Amino acid sequence: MASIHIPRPWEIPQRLVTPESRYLSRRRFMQALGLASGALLVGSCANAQETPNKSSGPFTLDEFPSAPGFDLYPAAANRGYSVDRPLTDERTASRYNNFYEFTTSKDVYRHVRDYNPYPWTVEVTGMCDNPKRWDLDMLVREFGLEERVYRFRCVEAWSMVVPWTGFALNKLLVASQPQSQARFVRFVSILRPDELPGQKKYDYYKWPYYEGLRLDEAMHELSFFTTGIYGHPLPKQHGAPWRMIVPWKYGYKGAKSIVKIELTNEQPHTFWNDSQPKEYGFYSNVNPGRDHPRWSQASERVLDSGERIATLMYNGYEAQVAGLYEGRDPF
Ligand SMILES: Nc1nc2c(c(=O)[nH]1)N[C@H]1C(S)=C(S)[C@@H](COP(=O)(O)O)O[C@H]1N2
Ligand SMILES: [Mo]
Repeated sequence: MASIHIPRPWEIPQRLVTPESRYLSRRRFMQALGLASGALLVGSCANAQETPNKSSGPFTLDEFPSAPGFDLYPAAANRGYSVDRPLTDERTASRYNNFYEFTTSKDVYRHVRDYNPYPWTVEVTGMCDNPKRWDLDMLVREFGLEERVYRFRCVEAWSMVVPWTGFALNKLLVASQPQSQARFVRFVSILRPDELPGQKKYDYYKWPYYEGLRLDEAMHELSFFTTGIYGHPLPKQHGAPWRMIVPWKYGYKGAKSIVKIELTNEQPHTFWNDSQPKEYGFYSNVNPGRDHPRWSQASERVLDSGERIATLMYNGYEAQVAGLYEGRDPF
């Protein structure tokens, strides 16, 4: 007797199942747009139609069902932003983090249990004609998502190469209509001592974390409003539900878990500059020729391989950003 086995839903391998929440939200989204289901959403970027990079574990997309914009993942890769070095293994990148709100050790992933990053709002305020408190889910639908592979260089002289998902911050800034006197952008991270144990434990730091960019730096096409990594929403240790990535600067310029963006005419104070001004400047552009007072910045340790490679001026983005500084490299 021929035995034809029709698998029950619970027998289908997890990776083949489209989660109902994802299917429903995509369909609702299509309906909201008045599009037939299956219609292609064409991104604004000419290159943004390519296969995203695959997760190398330990996370799968299905683990983030209530993340803002969940059904937009994995977003098409924009091959205009790629790097001639191998991607860092996701396992490594997600277990070696800096996120002092949880711990000053690198095993942040062991300390994030009580943090609940959904739902989330982002307030855009200050010197702009269209100030607004955005729901993050609506915000990512407004501006769309794409994947970009960037070099990442921490001031501690380690580095990685990862595929981030997000959109150019300038889209949000343009929509906010900065006023003519606005010259800087200030970012403020989340303050929740009950969920972020480091905010109680390290009371000598000035919480919440805060950072800033000059407005022209923030408007630069490379400055990335980042909601995901490796084709899925950001895990908590990477700064869920969104963080900034500014690839030509040291990693600390990319604040995690941001709740407020403020347009201002004064250079913002920054967390690391306030706590150790001789070691960390406002600009913090990657510069192999300017050593940290306690170590060399001429080379960096690559996360997976442990290999030491030469650090590049502006972290390899000199051609794109040197013009912002007219040949000088402000500290
Ligand atoms: N809110 C907040 N943002 C932060 C930090 C932090 O401690 N708190 N650490 C910074 C530093 S020093 C680095 S190198 C990067 C690390 O990002 P990653 O853990 O996703 O690699 O986050 C930056 N953003
Ligand atoms: Mo860092």
